[in-house]
Amino acid sequence: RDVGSTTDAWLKKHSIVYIAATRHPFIHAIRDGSIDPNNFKRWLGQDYLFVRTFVPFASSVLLKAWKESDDSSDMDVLLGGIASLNDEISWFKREASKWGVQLSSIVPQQVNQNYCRFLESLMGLEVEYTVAITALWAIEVVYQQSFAHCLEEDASTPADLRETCQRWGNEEFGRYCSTLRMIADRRLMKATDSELKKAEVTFLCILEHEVEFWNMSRG
Ligand code: HMH
Repeated sequence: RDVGSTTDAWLKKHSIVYIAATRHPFIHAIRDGSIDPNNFKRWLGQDYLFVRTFVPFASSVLLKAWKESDDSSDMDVLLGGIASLNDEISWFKREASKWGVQLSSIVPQQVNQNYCRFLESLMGLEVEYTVAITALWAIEVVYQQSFAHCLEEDASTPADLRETCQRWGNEEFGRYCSTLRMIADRRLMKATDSELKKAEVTFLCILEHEVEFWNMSRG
């Protein structure tokens, strides 16, 4: 397997679901300014709960990198990602109070619970680092691509949503996602057929959960 990268092949093979996840009507509505504030608030509250499960997931990937990685710099990359999640949690709290969303009373919706349960299954010690890092990349790149789309020159994203889009659409986060992708590709190149298959299925599951998550936010 030395022709192009694995993630490149997957993005082409699964382009329909990838586009569904990164160009969702919810994102289009932010980009053209037609978003219903209630939908945005619903997304904000649910995503806060999601991120609270995403933190232990990201930590589990760090643990796997420490145990299994052939490159010690992976750990530094992952630690940087976890450090910015600390910031992200604080941002959610500020943003929620700005929109009058009471985080302590948010009940996780079924779609969110399903996604979080899937993340939990990936935290297991039996899940290989290669599979876990692929999942982490997929989760991050969907938000990066979605929100960067809302910041393009011809976008009409409302001023009060720009900061949200900046959070995941900024260049630094873009570089972080590219680094995660390079790590994933490096690992996938050396993976067994069985690991490779598991990683591809996991990648697809993430994309499907992301589409469902946007659907839920639309109410
Ligand atoms: C549902 N997917 C979801 N929430 C997020 N915050 C991210 C991805 C990116 O971190």
